[in-house]
Amino acid sequence: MAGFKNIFGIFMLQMMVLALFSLHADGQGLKVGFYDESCPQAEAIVSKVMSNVMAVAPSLSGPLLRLHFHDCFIRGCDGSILLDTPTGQTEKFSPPNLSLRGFNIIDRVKLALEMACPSVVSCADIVALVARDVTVATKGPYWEVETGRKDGNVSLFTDPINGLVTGLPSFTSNITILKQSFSLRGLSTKDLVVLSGGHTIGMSHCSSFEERLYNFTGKGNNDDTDPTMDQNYIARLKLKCKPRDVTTIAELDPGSFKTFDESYYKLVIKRRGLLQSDAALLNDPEIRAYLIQATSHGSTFFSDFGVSMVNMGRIGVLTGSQGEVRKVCSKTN
Ligand SMILES: *[C@@H]1O[C@H](CO)[C@@H](O)[C@H](O)[C@H]1NC(C)=O
Ligand SMILES: *[C@@H]1O[C@H](CO)[C@@H](O)[C@H](O)[C@H]1NC(C)=O
Ligand SMILES: *[C@@H]1O[C@H](CO)[C@@H](O)[C@H](O)[C@H]1NC(C)=O
Ligand SMILES: CC(=O)N[C@H]1CO[C@H](CO)[C@@H](O)[C@@H]1O
Repeated sequence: MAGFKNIFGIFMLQMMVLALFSLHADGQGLKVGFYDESCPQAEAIVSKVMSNVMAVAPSLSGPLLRLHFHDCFIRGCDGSILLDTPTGQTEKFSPPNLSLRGFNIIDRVKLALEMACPSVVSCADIVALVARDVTVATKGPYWEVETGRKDGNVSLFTDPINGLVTGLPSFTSNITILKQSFSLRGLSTKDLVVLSGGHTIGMSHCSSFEERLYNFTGKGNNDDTDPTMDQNYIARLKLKCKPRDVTTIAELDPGSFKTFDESYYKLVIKRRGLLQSDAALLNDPEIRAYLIQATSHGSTFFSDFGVSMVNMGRIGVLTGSQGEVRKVCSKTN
């Protein structure tokens, strides 16, 4: 009996190690141009659809960039964020998804690809390619996207909210938690600050930073503001966001939220980061040094962003005989 327990113990340990490794960003089996032979027009089809979409709905750029992040951080980049079935209570319906929109755009791209090359291009790869194309559409950098991901068949409502480090990084997380969250997935502190730069485009709901304006310590009086935030900025935000406002949204990078650039970092330095997780970037010396570099002449932010997006795109991927290529992105085959 004791022997059996021991073996079971070792088995459990191996399972745990496996679970951690499976989230890691080794990207085994991915490569640039994976579809060069099986569907040579794949990337051009994605770009064509996306340039049409961006021409009429540019505000989807932020949400579509974030979609890749939400996908990769939970269960790896396996398209699990797109699933409605089999459970009906999937990641997509979990509270941290508030900022996500554009699922219908992924469906539109998928439809175009299915017409050209049925059952060849995975939904996880579409999400990765779309993230690059919306970045380019907002005047950001271009990078070569590695492809070859397969789609998973598991998506759980509880995953994104299952722990500060194992779940999706929260907009209230401090720097310690943010670094642990990235490190668990094989990403560095540099990846953290570089990918946070994605907040140069997009919006946030007032409810995501309301406490910083009205109720930071829980006293709930009008002066209960976050002392680490620029007071003039707080005054401006209070005009826009009233307490318990669940509909209004505010720019993460006011003044240039439609353009992918370095201005988000300038705001963070000026203590005008909108979310607590933006402000938290100031609490780490390595990150502070990057903020200064990224806002100076000769900034490497654009090329760094491509590198970090590739790193992120390698988290916990399914490749080769693992997983499947979904025919419809919201459903397993
Ligand atoms: C960061 O947040 C975690 C979880 O809320 C907390 O345990 C920890 O003390 C915080 N660290 C700092 C430095 O504030
Ligand atoms: C302020 O925050 C506290 C603790 O989080 C909460 O109990 C209280 O209801 C909040 N007050 C207001 C006015 O939102
Ligand atoms: C999920 O995928 C795995 C491996 O790709 C497969 O073995 C399993 O049967 C699938 N489960 C469902 C419910 O489709
Ligand atoms: C787009 C989407 O699925 N949004 C969901 C996010 O989560 C909330 C709360 O769980 C749902 O009500 C939304 O439908």
